[in-house]
Amino acid sequence: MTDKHLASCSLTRRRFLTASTSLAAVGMAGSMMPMGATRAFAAGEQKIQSGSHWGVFNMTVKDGLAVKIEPWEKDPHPTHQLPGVLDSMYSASRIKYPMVRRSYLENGPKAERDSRGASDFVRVSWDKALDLVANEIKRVQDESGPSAVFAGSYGWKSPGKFHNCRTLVARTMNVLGGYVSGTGDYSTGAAQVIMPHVVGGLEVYSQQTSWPVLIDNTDTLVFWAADPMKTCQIDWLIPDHGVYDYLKAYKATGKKVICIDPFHTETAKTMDAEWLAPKPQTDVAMMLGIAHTLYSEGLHDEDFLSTYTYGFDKFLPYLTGDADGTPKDAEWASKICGIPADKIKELAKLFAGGTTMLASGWSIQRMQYGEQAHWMLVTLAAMLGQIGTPGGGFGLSYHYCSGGTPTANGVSLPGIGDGKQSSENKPEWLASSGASSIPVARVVDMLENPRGEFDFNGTRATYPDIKLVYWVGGNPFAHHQDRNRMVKAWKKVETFIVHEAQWTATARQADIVLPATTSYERNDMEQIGSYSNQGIVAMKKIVDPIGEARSDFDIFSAICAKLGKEAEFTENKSEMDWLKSLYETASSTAGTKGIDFPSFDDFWEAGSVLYEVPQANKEFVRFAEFRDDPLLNPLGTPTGLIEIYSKAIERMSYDDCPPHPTWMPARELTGVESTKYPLHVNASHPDARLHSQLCGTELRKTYAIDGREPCVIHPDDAAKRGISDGDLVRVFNDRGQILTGARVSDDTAPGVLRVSEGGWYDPADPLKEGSLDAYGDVNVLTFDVGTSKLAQGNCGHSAAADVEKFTGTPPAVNVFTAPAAAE
Ligand SMILES: Nc1nc2c(c(=O)[nH]1)N[C@H]1C(S)=C(S)[C@@H](COP(=O)(O)OP(=O)(O)OC[C@H]3O[C@@H](n4cnc5c(=O)[nH]c(N)nc54)[C@H](O)[C@@H]3O)O[C@H]1N2
Ligand SMILES: Nc1nc2c(c(=O)[nH]1)N[C@H]1C(S)=C(S)[C@@H](COP(=O)(O)OP(=O)(O)OC[C@H]3O[C@@H](n4cnc5c(=O)[nH]c(N)nc54)[C@H](O)[C@@H]3O)O[C@H]1N2
Ligand SMILES: [Mo]
Repeated sequence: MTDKHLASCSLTRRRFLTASTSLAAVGMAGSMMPMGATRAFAAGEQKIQSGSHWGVFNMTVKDGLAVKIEPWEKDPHPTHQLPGVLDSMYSASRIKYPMVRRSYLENGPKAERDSRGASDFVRVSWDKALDLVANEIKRVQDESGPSAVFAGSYGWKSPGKFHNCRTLVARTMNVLGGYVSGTGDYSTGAAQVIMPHVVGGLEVYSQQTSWPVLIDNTDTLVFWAADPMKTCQIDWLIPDHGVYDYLKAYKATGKKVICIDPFHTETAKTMDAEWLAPKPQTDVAMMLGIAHTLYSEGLHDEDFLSTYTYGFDKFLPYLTGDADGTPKDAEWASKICGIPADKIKELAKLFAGGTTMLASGWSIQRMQYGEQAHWMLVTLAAMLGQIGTPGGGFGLSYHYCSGGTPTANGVSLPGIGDGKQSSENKPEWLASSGASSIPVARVVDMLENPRGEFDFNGTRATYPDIKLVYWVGGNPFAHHQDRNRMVKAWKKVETFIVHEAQWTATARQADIVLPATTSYERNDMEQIGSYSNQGIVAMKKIVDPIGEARSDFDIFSAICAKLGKEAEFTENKSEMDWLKSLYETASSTAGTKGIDFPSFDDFWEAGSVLYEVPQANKEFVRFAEFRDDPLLNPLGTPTGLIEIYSKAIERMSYDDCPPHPTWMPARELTGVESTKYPLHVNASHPDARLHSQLCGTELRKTYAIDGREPCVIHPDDAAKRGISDGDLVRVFNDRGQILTGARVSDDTAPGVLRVSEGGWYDPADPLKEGSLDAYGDVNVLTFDVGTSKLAQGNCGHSAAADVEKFTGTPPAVNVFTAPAAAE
């Protein structure tokens, strides 16, 4: 696409927006097109079906421009975010050209690193940009070796089995000599490390007892820090949106639903749930209070505990207070969590008196000592004795990717590989130069402490000395905690290279920015439903690349070509060759499973293949086999049982992760003397974005207040500070300050501010440390420590701050338009 075309394209686009963007209308129109059809309408107009994190959709394309997006007719509950998908292709924050930071271009790596983030970019040709990148990878590899290259590149990228940009960066780095990676994720950093010690597997990404079983059997459904109405809008793959009809069906039964959350969630409202708002970061204490009541009233299931669990006897003295003189009874818990003791006792009786499903979200483990939350939840469920029964027990993924939507009998599509030979798992080159992979959220710690030591799940390792950071498919300057500390640490990096489609804060911090296509400018395919695996969908190219954008595959192919490794990277296959070969592999698996699989061409023409759901999967009960016979079907723990006490963790002797579930107050717990700031910051996931994705789009108008990220404040807290709904307010602590728009509402509990993660960081003066963030990136306020030495997960949900009415001249928001030279 030429520059001229692009100019006319943004004009047309703007006209389109004013003409027809009623978000609701665009999003919910509901097409009558036959599934998968690519059909010409009026001259020059066609409808193309594709897919995204937000769902399968039909896009109307007119004269080469995407003009209208409609949800797939088979989507049972399209997300209100869908219109943002269309807008993200053309928004003012789109990256169109290769850009290089001026002083880097003039003086090479390391030049004036203090000027990073100031948006002084120069447009260069693709050839120049690719030369710079290839030469720099070679320089760092030659001078310092693979341990100096960090390409962990964490992030939510886009779905698609072939254009999987994070696999592609790994593949490139493996072809070019090796690199340092990241282990784990930001979602379940603590839970996915502790759960294998407790139940023998990650658990957080497991299929749940199916929804039809809950609807038939559960008496009390507890959403503990879980808001599936909000978080199931999206999927790591393509969402099936299955949970919404099940929630409706569950509600229709009239059975009890409880939401335990400092925020009155959409789920609580939709389900007419009882809303209980414990003080944030105190759920472990509340669970202990319930557990103590169960024990003291003899409501716990001794048979279950003795047959299926290990170590209850070692945990018991802690629970009763025999070990430390403090009984963890309802009164004790109430003082910590703020839920009345009588209510805690009532919950114990209610849970024990019927079939209870404890469905937990993940925020409570994205906190300091977050390991304890899910360990205690499992312990509580074990005391109730219902794990493995229809409709009882616990679930750690009902709020994610429509967990509990029954799994279809299908095949998984393979993806392009990362090019790593299995023998390279622990490459020799790293033995002497630091860990080949670090816990993903310790990235800033790593940059600050080359050669420093860190603990992780029983091992002690050394941080490598990183010179080059390469990021593709993530937005670390949104997702990582303690932004000001991060900005400073990042200046130690000699070169920072980013591929992006959007001028995110991360792209703005880069030395070299390469414009990537969105999924909608290339061909790919993906599965529908991370858990349900309902089928596969063609993610068809909708328009030509915007500006000079190229797919990550093409960019990496060109870089590898410059270094003489193109064939290793591409295997001499084009986009369509790759899709066909991946499809053929799935097709042969389908054959062996007796699944009728169309030819690739038929699939591509039809746009999707959908699978049948076997009756048995509708009746799936998690842990049923273990319950049925724990000797024949042991868990993957050392004892084969649910471990309420872990000898493996005991051997690690960590002061911040004891060998049984334990209440430990986090360092910024509000209402205690040692905490300087009075309000808790609830940095939960946004309702109208996927993290930072779509923040640069028109969707922002549906939630921003005076152009800033909303900060929900309880009326009492607002009144005390003279804050009214709609005011600009400054939220601050010792780590930083953000400008936000006040939304005064009793949806949030007193003492709790809610600012969702993913707002684009926009420092008023990027060259000044601690400068006011003009838009509202909540991670300016959060702190950056590991959850504990065990998991080293992030603590994005642990921060205290204060808020005041903003009275000065508000700084302009600049982050949603391209830097001057890049327009
Ligand atoms: N305080 C706090 N912080 C949090 C959290 C919290 O609860 N509280 N949650 C954490 C969690 S769970 C997560 S998962 C992280 C999310 O953090 P991220 O996954 O980093 O967030 P995203 O906004 O999804 O960023 C993905 C980026 O990839 C880009 N992208 C998409 N497709 C492509 C592609 O094909 N090629 C290229 N080159 N780029 C592409 C998008 O434009 C976008 O900028 O945030 C974490 N941070
Ligand atoms: N719309 C949308 N959906 C998403 C995402 C998104 O960005 N946008 N991100 C996806 C990803 S990557 C992930 S990891 C999941 C995240 O899933 P979660 O981690 O479960 O999501 P959060 O919104 O961070 O938190 C869930 C709920 O916990 C509550 N909460 C916060 N602190 C506490 C506390 O101390 N105690 C209790 N009891 N509750 C608390 C919050 O108010 C919120 O309602 O969501 C996925 N779904
Ligand atoms: Mo996540």
